[in-house]
Parts: sequence; structure tokens; C-alpha cells
Amino acid sequence: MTISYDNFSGAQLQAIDSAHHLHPFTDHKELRRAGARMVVRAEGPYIYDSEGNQILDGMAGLWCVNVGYGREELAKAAYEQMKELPFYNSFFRCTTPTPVLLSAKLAELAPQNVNQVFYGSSGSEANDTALRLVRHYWALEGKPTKRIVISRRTAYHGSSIAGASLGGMKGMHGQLYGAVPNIVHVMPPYSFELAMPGESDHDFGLRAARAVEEAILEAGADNVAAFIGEPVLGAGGVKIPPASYWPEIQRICDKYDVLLMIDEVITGYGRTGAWFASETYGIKADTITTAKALTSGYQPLSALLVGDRIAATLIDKGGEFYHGYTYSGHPVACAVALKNLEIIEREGLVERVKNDTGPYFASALAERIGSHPLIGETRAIGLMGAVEIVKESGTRLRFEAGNAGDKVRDLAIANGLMVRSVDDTIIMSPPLIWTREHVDLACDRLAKALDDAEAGLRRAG
Ligand code: PXG
Repeated sequence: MTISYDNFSGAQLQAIDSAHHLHPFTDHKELRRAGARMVVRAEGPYIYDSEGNQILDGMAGLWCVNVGYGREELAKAAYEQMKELPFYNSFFRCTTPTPVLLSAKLAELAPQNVNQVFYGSSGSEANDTALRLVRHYWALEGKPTKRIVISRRTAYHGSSIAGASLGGMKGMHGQLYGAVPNIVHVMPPYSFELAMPGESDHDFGLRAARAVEEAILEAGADNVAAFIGEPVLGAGGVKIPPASYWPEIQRICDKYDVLLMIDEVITGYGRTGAWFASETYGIKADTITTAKALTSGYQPLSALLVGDRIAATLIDKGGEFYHGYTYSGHPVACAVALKNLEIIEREGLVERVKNDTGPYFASALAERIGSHPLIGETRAIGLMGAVEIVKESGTRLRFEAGNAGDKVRDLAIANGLMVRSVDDTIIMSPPLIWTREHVDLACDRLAKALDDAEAGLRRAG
């Protein structure tokens, strides 16, 4: 089958892209000057661009293609569902088979106290739903003053107005021109930059968690609805909390009757070596936001998993919840999700990350990248990792130019490895189909990128 874009050269597509396409999170003038990389196909763990380069995808698309590219079964699931029933809505007492079956599957996989699902098409939508739901819960419980949500600086919870307000990204807040009210931000558990000299990881974790308690006390517990957090901050730079952090957050939330909104858009469906990172960290969530790897990115779909406490109130006392999206429970997206979860289960990908590739990834980063003179720290959990670029190995001293991350990322891509940079942190989140050989190849290419970058970085200072 010929796809019509085969009639266009890569250069032609780039020119049209520049003429008409506004990209997400992009300086458009800069993009139009430089042109976009045109990714034209992908297979297994590799993407291919229009120049013919094969690039090992260290980011699983954008933290989502957990089963890798080119899965016939997912294409077939979409095709069959489109033929049978491409769309019907789930408003007005209607439903369709695939969201029904997916809801049961998600209730089975989710932690024990989580048994209900609300669908959207993106993580941003799901977090919007979660915010509305927790505030509505407290109103239904006769505590309408409990409205404040506590979040963290550098958190990412999406790009809608609610998502950006919940998130803690400075640049995004600067362009909100009026954030959703009653959201406050505290420090993230980022020990590499925020731990004090001599402070143990354990003590730092407790201190970071207690910033949440201070915010609750400052606002008054009667005014606080929930705490929202990614188990591991993803887009903010794969910030992995110390082991002491989440148990302390849980204790604080229980003490002040503050709900726990856990954002697993990145960590859900195997990323940390468990189906949900809430399990990894022993968190008892009231809502779990999921998207991305639910379909391995083959279809846009999000699922807000709702815990029994909120669900019982919503169902028993709530009347109509005036909220939903045209594509809530989209039959094709749900068919693809069901097949995707089947693949993850059948191939034992979660166990493989937990027992084999995850630990191997952590030690490979530590031993092969951590020994590089430009590296201040490496960290990983499951198949999610970060390395910190510094002037002097073992220190926190950054290059003044502030673009070392971008430089190393560009050289990594040039060396055949797709990674992301967040300031001077290089982050990775590869497909869960990676083997030890892929980890080795990624380390070879990243080490080469660091070597290639070093002289230029030192010259620039
Ligand atoms: N929560 C988390 C934790 C996310 O990582 C969202 C919500 C929003 O999902 P949608 O589907 O609305 O994009 C995300 C998305 C990056 C990057 O640069 C990360 C995301 C999205 C775009 C870019 O790392 N995460």
C-alpha cells in the first residue's frame, strides 16, 4: 500500500511543516530556521528519519511506546474495531463493549482499593477530571472549603489550563495569565540539587515530605483537598525520591485527611517494574491518572482510575457529574489498550523490567556513564533514568552556559540515540522491550556523546 506522503521528499515535508504546523513546546522562529527532524517510520526499538538515520529510541516516543514499534496485533485490533464500530459515545446511558472490558481489566490490575475508571484522550484531560472530582468529593461530603491542592515545583501534570496550573513548571505558569486558583507548590524531592551538605538521603526525603505538611498547616487542613504527585517526577528530570519520601507523604495525608492524587501518566503500565509505581512505593492512592503506555501510544487514551472512597460518594450522593469528553471510552482506543495490556502480560515485560533490564540499566548507567568526567550523578528506577552533567565529576558544579544538556542530547541523537534533556539533566525512558544489548548500545552511544561534547563544553565554560 502506498501512503500518499510517499510522494513527498523529506525536504518538501519539512518545508510544508514550517509553513503551517505549530508544534508543541517550540520556539517557532527557531524551528522554522532549523527545520524539524522528520521521523518517517519505526520498528521494534528503533525510529528512522527522512535522512535514513536509524536511531535507538531511548524515550519510547514520549514515555509511551512501551511495547515498541511495529506491532501488527495493535494495528489489527484498531482495524477490526473500526470496521465493527468506529465510534459510539458513552453519554446518555450508552456504552460499547471495549471500554467495558478495559474497565474490568484496569480494575484487576490497579491497586486493591481502586476499581472505577473515567476515560479521556490525554493525561491533561484525566488530570482535569481528577481535579474536578476531588473538589466535588469534598463538596458532596459537606466540606466545600477543602479545595486547595498541593503540588510540587517542576512537576508536570499536563498542558491544559488545569494541567499547567497543577504542574510546577515556571515557564508554563508565566504564560497562564490566570492559573486555576487554590493550587500551591512546594519543593520536589530532588536530592541532587536540594539536599544540604552532609544530609542523608533518608533525612532529605523526610524534609521534602514535610514541606507538604507545612503547606497543609499554613493553609489549614480544613481547606486542603488533596496532594498531587508523580511517583517519580518525569518531565521535570526523572527525579527519584528517597525511600523515606512516599511513606511520610502517606502518613501526612492520612493525618490531615488529604486525598492523594497520584499521576502515573509516565510511571503506569510497567515503567518502574510494577504495573503502577504506587505499588513500587506502597502508596494508597485516591486517584491514579494514567495515559501514554495504556495503549503504548498507538492510540490517544487516558484512564483516570478512581479509588473506592471517592467513587462511593460520587455514586451514592453525587447525582449527575457534569463532566465528560466526546471521546471518553473511545471504542477503538480501548480495543488497542486491551490488546496492548495483553502483550505486556503475555511477554512478561513488567517482570522483565523488575528483575532483569531495570537493575541492569541502573548498574550500566552507574558504571559506564557515572565514571565519565562530566557526570555528577546517575539514577534509575525500572526503565527510567537520568544522568546529571556537571563540570567536575562527583560534584554539583554546573557549566555556566546552561546548555550542556542540549549539547549532549544533540550529540547523542547524532550518535544514534534519542534522549531528552531537562536543563543539564539527560533523561531516558526506553521501550520495555529493550534487552541488555539495547542498554549496552545506549551506554556506548551516550558515552560517545559525552566524549564528543566535553572539549566544547570546557571551552565555553
Ligand atoms: N502527567 C504527567 C506525569 C505527564 O508526564 C501529562 C500528565 C499530560 O499528558 P498529555 O497526554 O496531556 O500530554 C504528562 C505528559 C516531556 C513531555 O517533554 C512529557 C509529557 C508530555 C509532553 C512532553 O517530557 N508528559
